[in-house]
Amino acid sequence: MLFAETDSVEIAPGAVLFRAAAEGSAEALLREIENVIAVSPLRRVTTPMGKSMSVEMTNCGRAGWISDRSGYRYEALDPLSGKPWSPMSGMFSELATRMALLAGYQHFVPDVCLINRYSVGSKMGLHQDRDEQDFSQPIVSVSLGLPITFKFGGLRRTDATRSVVLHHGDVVVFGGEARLAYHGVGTLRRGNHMMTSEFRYNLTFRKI
Ligand code: MD3
Ligand code: FE
Repeated sequence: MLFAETDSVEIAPGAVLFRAAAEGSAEALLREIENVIAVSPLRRVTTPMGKSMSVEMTNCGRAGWISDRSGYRYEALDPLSGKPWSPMSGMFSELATRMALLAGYQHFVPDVCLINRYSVGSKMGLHQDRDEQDFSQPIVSVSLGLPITFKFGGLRRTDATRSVVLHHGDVVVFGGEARLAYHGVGTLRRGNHMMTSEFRYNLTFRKI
C-alpha cells in the first residue's frame, strides 16, 4: 500500500500509466460528476462532418470542449444553458496536479475537465487533441467504471497503434512526445460495474 500511489508504467514515450491510482477517490469523483451533470447535462455532440458522437459529454471548469457543425473548440458558456459550466472542484484539480507531478510535470494546473460517458457500443476513433494552446502542458486522464481498450499510436494517423486496457481508477498522464499522439478507444462492451453500472466515465484534465 505504501508504494501503490507511485506504481507506474510508461505505456509509450511520454505516456505514464498509474494503475488504480484514483480507486480510493472514485466514490467522491463520481459524486462530483453528478454535481457537474446537474448544472450541464451529458449530451451527444455533432462532429464538423455532421456525425453524432456515440460518447456523451459534459465539462466543468472555466470553459468546456464542444463540437458542432462549425468545428471543435472551447466555450466559456455551455451552449445548452447559455450559462457557465460548473467550476472545477478542488478535489478534481488537486488529483490532476498530483498525478502530473508524479509523472514529472511540476506546475500543472488544469482549467478544464472534459467528462466523457461511454455506454454499450460507444467508441472514440483515432484523433489528436490539439484544441489547446500549449502542448508542453500534459493531459491527465482518469478512468472510472467499466474497462475499455485504449489505442495509442504516433504522430501520424497511419502509425501503428498499441492497445492497453484501462480499468476503474487508472490514471494516465500524457505529455512530452505523447501529447500529440493519435489515440482512441475501442467499443465499450456490456457490463455491470459495482460503482457505475453500465457505464464507463473518463475525465480528461487539460490546461487550455
Ligand atoms: C493522449 N478520451 O476526450 S482518454 C478525449 O477514454 C479522449 O475518453 C479518451 O481521447 C477516453 O480526447 C481517451 C486518454 C487520452 C486523453 C487525451 C489525450 C489520451 C490522450 C491527449 C493526448 C494524447
Ligand atoms: Fe483525445
